Amino acid sequence: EELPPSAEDLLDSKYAEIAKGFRGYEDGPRKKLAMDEDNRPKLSLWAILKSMIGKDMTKMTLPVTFNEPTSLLQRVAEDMEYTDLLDTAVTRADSTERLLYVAAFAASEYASTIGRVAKPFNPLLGETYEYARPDKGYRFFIEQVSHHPPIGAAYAESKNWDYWGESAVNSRFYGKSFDINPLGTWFLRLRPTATGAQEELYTWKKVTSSVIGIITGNPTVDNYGPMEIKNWTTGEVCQLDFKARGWKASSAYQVIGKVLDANGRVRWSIGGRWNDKIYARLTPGFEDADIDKGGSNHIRHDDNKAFLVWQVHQRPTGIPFNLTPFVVTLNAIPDSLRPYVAPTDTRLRPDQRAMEVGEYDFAATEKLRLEDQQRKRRRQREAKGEEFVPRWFSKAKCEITSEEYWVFNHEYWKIRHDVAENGVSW
Ligand code: CLR
Repeated sequence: EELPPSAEDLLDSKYAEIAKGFRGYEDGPRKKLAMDEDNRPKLSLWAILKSMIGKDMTKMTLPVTFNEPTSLLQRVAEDMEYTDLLDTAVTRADSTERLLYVAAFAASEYASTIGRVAKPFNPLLGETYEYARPDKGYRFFIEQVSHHPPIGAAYAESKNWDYWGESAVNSRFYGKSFDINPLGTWFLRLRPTATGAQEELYTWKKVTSSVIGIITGNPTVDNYGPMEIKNWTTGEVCQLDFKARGWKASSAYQVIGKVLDANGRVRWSIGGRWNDKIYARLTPGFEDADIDKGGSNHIRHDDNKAFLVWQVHQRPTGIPFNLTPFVVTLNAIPDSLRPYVAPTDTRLRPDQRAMEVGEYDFAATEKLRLEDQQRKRRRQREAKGEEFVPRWFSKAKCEITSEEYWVFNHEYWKIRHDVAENGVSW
């Protein structure tokens, strides 16, 4: 009689499937941009924004020199910088400890917002973006599924986890600040490696991002508000509070919180600064009680000393547009990759490419041309009474959380594989 595949076999075949998407990424991540510094004209943000009070981002037309050479699709891919935390989470046998690392992952994306007071390119409807990291074992995909309001639907996968969600935001310029409220829920499926452990589903929502200091001429990005990371499989939650920068310098970048077990008892304290380091500490009383200390796979932080959960990556100064080294890798299109990406891929947008090499005038005219074409396509659809249908995602309801989300149909990577291996064209 044939044995059913073991958990390990399943992970191996999952990995083999994901690795098909690594074709084209053999050159490794890009280390620098073609340009050494951006010589954008320094314009006052307030001078240009003061006539736009009360407007949301979609109604604000800004000169292209207020852009950075990324798209909103790539800004979502920035969530992938610290996936190591998820790969650590799956190795932890204690579910509250896994939750700690997942929470640190949820908080880790904010470090790269510092110094980025610039507008990412607004993706065209149906624009896509793929990003794979053979060295980290994951691949990421996102499609712009709606233009008004702008929504990107994303799905990332590794043998240890799947991560998906949408980028819809409410935004408004209040004069004093420009606030961006993410609306969608983010989902994470974790496959713990401990024997007998079942798959887990986690969800959370992102906090508010805000550009402050506009009037005083010192614009800065702040991120603030509560975030609840929930493990639906165990009922455990992590509550984080991102402190608004406020008047006191001491509250800048601060995040504090706790991990609660299914009975609402505090098990871990977590905190630090989202621009630097996040620590956790076992809550007194939990040192010896419920926690099984046997074996290397078991809880390893079993005293009440604080330990480091996450640390920001080094950020050399002087990268154009204040990008981080991770962001520099996103828009690279080496010759090895060019033949395989879909024709709708962000990397092929001429306006964003021109921006990246400092050709701002060309970027501006190309941006207008592409947006004009997009309006024409919309009018054609309207004339025929048609509606845009996303190619790679559709809407469904999550049975566990009862929320609507965008389901990935998994066809993108299958077709890409046929393009790469079997001479099929997109
Ligand atoms: C936050 C996380 C969401 C996706 C998302 C959408 C809009 C992004 C926002 C994120 C971060 C902040 C952001 C914003 C669009 C504009 C804003 C990049 C990534 C910048 C800081 C505003 C610049 C100010 C202009 C007026 C120059 O899942």
